Amino acid sequence: MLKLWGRASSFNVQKVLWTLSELDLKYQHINAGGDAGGLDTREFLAMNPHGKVPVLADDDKIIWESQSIVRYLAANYSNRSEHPLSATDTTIRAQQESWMDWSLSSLERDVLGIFWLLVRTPQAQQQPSRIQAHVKACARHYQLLDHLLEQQLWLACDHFSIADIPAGTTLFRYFEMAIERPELPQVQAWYARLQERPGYRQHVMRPFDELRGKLAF
Ligand SMILES: N[C@@H](CCC(=O)N[C@@H](CS)C(=O)NCC(=O)O)C(=O)O
Repeated sequence: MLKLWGRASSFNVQKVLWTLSELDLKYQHINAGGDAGGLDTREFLAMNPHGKVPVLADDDKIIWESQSIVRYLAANYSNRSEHPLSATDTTIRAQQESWMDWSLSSLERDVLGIFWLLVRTPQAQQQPSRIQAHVKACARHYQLLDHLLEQQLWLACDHFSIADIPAGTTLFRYFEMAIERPELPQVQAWYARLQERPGYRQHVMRPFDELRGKLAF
């Protein structure tokens, strides 16, 4: 039995919810974090000593860190599909994971940087110059992706894979926030392809008004 802890409004939980949907897996979803709390209990900290969501339990196996969970699910549960979410060939898988790691270390830092400074921070405390620095960095990241997507439909290999999940999850927030964006025709087309996937629409395209002005979690 799979169990997932984490509030559905969390960017990192959304990556996992989307992956579970892609793999058509049944799971129990336990709301945790944010207003639901529960991350500082002894039981929760025994699962994830960092007290953060998402956390996945697969029977007695516990995994934390969203991208480790995405990798775990894809590696263990992809075998039924024609195009597995993660490749068994170690070189191709490393290429898929490169995009995941780039998203975590570079793209998400800037998209979520804007999100925290513009959406999470109450208006009276906002610092436009800090927001602008992330907006400029995002323009560079997405222009790089736009260039790549002139040659291919997906970030790695010729089909949707784990490579598309973290970076794809950023698109809803990036395109929904009131910020300046460059022309990104190929990224827009990739975003439209992702929107054809039910798990993306259900879990990632979730309005974030409940998070406005909230810096507490
Ligand atoms: N790098 C971690 C980040 C985990 C994290 O910061 N989770 C946030 C939600 S996105 C959290 O637990 N915040 C406390 C809360 O929601 O109460 C991951 O990818 O899983």
